Amino acid sequence: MKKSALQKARATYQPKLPIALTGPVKAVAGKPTQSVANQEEIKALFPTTYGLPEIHFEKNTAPTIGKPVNVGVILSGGQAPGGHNVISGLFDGIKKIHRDSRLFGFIMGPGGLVAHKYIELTAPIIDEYRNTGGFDIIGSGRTKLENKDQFDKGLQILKELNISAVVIIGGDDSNTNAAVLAEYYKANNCGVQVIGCPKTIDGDLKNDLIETSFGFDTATKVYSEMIGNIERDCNSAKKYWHFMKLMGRSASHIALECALQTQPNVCIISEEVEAKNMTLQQIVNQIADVVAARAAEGNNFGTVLVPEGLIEFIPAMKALIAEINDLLAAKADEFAAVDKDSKRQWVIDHLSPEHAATYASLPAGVALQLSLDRDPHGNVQVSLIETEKLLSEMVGKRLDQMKAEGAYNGKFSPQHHFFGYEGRCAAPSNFDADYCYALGFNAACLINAGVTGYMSSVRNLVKPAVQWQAGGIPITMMMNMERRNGEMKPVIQKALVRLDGAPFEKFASQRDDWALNTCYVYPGPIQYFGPAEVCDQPSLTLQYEHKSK
Ligand code: FBP
Repeated sequence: MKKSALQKARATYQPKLPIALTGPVKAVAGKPTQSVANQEEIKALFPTTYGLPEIHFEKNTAPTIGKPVNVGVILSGGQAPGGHNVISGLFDGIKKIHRDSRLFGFIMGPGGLVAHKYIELTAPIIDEYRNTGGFDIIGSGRTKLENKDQFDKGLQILKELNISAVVIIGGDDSNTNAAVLAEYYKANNCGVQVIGCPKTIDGDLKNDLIETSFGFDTATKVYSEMIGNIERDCNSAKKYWHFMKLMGRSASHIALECALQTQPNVCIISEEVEAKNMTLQQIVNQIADVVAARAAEGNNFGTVLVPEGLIEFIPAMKALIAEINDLLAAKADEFAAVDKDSKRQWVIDHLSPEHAATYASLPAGVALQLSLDRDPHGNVQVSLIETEKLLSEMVGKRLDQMKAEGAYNGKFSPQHHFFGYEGRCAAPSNFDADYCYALGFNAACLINAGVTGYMSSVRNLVKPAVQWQAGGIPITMMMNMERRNGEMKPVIQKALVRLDGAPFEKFASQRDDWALNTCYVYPGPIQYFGPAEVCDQPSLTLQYEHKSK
């Protein structure tokens, strides 16, 4: 396969490891743990994997000789930069345990385990993918592993290949599945360990012990480069308002990080919208007020960042979506049989009057999207909803009103962008290349320690990689009970933007200045070679969070 000059240069990059993982490793167990909420329910659902202790790794002065181990690996959910380095770290880690260890990759996500589709990942294959973006080494998928048949089908192939550990690289839903699978295999003495790795560009799989999910750093740097480029174009032509939707289907971490990096005129944070119980019209009015204030200074241009998941955080919309979710879960077959043109009316006819009115008031395209295409975890596919267009259309109407009232006298020409898929397969930044490699290598150490139901954890991430701390966190510790597809289920609690957190506070303290004045910052493209302050800075979110500790 033809390679670019950068690919060739990056292929030789040796990711850094925390010092504890550079030689023989010893696992040290901490105190027993509790789930973040609903302790009794979670304990009852995970009788053999609940309450396990945290683990951290130290250098081992009395190493033992390891045995060969066969390991399976699965990439699950949306792509995130660095996935290939998790796999190469895992490969190098199990080879370090014993050179006869073998790694098998299940094809196209968890579905590959159930359908017995796999390849053996040998050294030449791994070498092709070191430090590259994408998940194409084995592909990814969103199949939900949730029932006994799937677990048993998976076990057949694991036994056939003599695999005694599976590593699932995924987001909150996939790691929830990892915990369920770990419990099932342990409770039934199947002899298969299950380890999770925290992946998602959305940055919403984090807590005190998992500081960030991988991919967030690179994806936000890619989006910030593009936002900066647009800001510069916008400030040159001075004639457009750019509405940019950013991926992140629930939490607004991506939008917030990009705002901190680029200082746009407006950035909506969904969690604030929800906390302030705002309506869609209030959000629109807020943007229109900024447009009018800038126009009064002769600036008929600007930039607005919109988080992808906004719709679901507007309280009236959230209640509407929850009712649609329950309705579709209960009447899936009936809904599927309705023809496309009649689906909107079918939904209106089956909703409570209050929600039917909100639903009917939405533009047809948005309304239809809310009722179509749930992913296998029951999530609305917010990346398909054109919130940036919805907002700019409504802002335009509001400005017309303001003009009629004499409160606005300017020009409003909107442009629309959606930055999502552009960032998910970028070549990992130095931070993600190192972090991912360490997560994978660390997963091998967890396997060697004989544990199951743990997530690979690498911490102290604002320090140089050698000072990072490695270990494992019981996945049940991150769980609570939430309503999914109309039923209460144990799931990993999503980390939303905290309005009392340092990154949001920093943003909130500066946004009025950014709104009126033009304070754009142009981060430029990710750099891999050069001074550390240009190449190795972790995200601002991570830096502000650490400073506040
Ligand atoms: P994960 O949570 O699986 O990491 O995926 C996140 C994400 O990139 C969201 O930001 C986005 O809404 C979604 O995936 C898009 O999914 P798809 O790739 O299926 O279109």
